[in-house]
Amino acid sequence: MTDTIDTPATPDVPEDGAEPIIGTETQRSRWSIDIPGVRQADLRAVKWQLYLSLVGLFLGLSMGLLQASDRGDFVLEDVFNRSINLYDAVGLQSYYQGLTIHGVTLALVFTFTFSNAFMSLTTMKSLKRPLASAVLRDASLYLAWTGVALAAWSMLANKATVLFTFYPPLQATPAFYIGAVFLVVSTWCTLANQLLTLRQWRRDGHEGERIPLLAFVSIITEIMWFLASIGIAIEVLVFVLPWSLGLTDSIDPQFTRILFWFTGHPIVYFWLLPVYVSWYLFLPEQAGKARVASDGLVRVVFLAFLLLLPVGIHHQFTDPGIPFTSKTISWMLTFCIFFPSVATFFSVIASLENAGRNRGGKGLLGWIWRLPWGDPAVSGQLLAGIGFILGGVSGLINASYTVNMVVHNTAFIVGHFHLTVGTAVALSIMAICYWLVPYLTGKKLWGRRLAVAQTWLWIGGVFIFSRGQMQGGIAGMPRRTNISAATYVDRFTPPLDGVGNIMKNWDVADGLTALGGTIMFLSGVCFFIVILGTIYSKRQVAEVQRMPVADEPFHPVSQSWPILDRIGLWSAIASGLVLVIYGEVFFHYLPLELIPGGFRVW
Ligand code: HAS
Ligand code: CU
Repeated sequence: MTDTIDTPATPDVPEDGAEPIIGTETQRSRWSIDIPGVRQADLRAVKWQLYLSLVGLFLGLSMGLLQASDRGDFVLEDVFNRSINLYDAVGLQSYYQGLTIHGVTLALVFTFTFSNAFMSLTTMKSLKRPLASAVLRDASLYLAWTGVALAAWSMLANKATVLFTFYPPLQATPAFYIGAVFLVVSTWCTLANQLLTLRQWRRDGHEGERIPLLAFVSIITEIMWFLASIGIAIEVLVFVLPWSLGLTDSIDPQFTRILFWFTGHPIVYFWLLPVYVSWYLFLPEQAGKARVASDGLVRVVFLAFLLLLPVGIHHQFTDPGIPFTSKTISWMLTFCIFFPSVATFFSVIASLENAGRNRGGKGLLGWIWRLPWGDPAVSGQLLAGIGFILGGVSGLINASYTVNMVVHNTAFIVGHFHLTVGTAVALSIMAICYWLVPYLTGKKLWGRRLAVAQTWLWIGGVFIFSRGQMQGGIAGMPRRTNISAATYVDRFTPPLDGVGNIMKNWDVADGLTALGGTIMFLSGVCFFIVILGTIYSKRQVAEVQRMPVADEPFHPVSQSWPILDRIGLWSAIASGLVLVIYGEVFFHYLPLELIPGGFRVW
């Protein structure tokens, strides 16, 4: 893969000559230069966005260990007759402060900045040119770092213990919301830059041509997110920030929740789609020089995520003030949005079968063992995909209105999202780092075997963790709760005694959660050892690095409909659907019901 790469045929000459390119012999051997005309500053920006993402991952994983310790507290009490409070040990005020840091750093920082990095890089690669605007590129980078610094300070100082959903009337210090705004605006800068780069590509003799698939999916991902983020932008800029600054003294908690979940659902696809870009277009090549199944299918899948954006009400099935019609529309559309992922399942596995057979795999399933499981960049993504099968199925359980009444706000949901964002996304990103960090630093991957072990450790940990959380959730264990301090937990009646105490004995669920969470943390430690080992390693790659992008699909672009490329048209239709579906929600909800004040608890 990346280390067996040939030198590009054409030298890379910048057209504007504005910035030095990676062109000297020494630089060529150290850096990846498979993007014609790419400037060092472009790759440096990508690298620092990625490093910020990893800072987020590190902080988030550390908090994960504290949460696991909260669940494991009873074991220590039973076995050693002593309790442990890691929160005190690291100087945090409460479980909820740690949980806020966990949610924000993983759900917002890790994912957003990874997108900024990876989607910029894939756009450049696909359009064979550097980013059109150096100003937007740098703005995105500095906004992201500044935003994260502001939010991190607010959370660490316990001035923003509001969890990642920051539901009013919980109130944080203004710096927290300003940090979040900066981070979101950094993603908008990435999109603007992608669009400018696309325009430049068109003007550069590609008028009327089909948009290359990799650029298309990278741009649709960011457009989908841009439209999705309007909800949270209105929530923060119009309501929450002025209220936190003291410019207004009242707020409508339910209305801001609706705005939050308008964004809060599609945000999960903003986490997922960069990974789908990798599963569709990188993994087949990495797994065995295989091809994407169908150009048209991939375009349709990404457009489906754009069009089916307004389903956020499925997070609010139990909320008052939202008519049942809106809830019904939402669960029906949620069942629809299941299908692009089902199509992805079949299509990616077809490519993987192709890869396994290219490597000599025979028989019905023999190709699976022939996949390069010894390559951590591949094993991580394969295991992430396997985890996502269960994550997807549990999503369907959540989406089913009546079943949702049983699992909503329980630990079951936590089990669901650790299989989706915590595995499909997080483990894939870690796996992608195993080729991307060498690509960006020119260093050989250090500790390859440890990296493979890390991917298995993660999936093992997450399966145990999610099993614990889901079991607890079905037995009524609430989510977002400092269980070790909950006075209502009945720890002494054996579970399943047939008279109702199953609801309160969550020992097994807690134990599995603690064990799985600790294994995930250890896996994370292995990941950082490998990444830091690589960055600080002295072993540089001898060859020019290339991105492992799959070749022309089996069903090539010539067989897919040109109308799929009408980005403006699809965005307009998506916006129209948003207006129709959320118009109905707001029509029934308004006028606002403002309540005075805000709270700081914990
Ligand atoms: Fe979800 C709640 C429904 C997908 C994340 N979800 C959450 C929350 C999060 C989250 C974070 O309808 C909690 C938010 C909070 O704090 O309250 N979710 C769904 C549905 C899907 C779904 C129907 N969720 C995701 C993804 C997430 C994510 C993706 C993150 C990235 N979710 C819900 C609902 C709720 C919810 C309700 C609200 C619950 C409540 O009451 O609060 C679907 O999109 C899932 C489709 C997935 C599939 C799987 C396809 C499998 C593939 C794997 C291929 C295999 C490979 C490996 C590559 C159909 C593509 C092959 C390997 C070999 C070796 C062969
Ligand atoms: Cu959702």
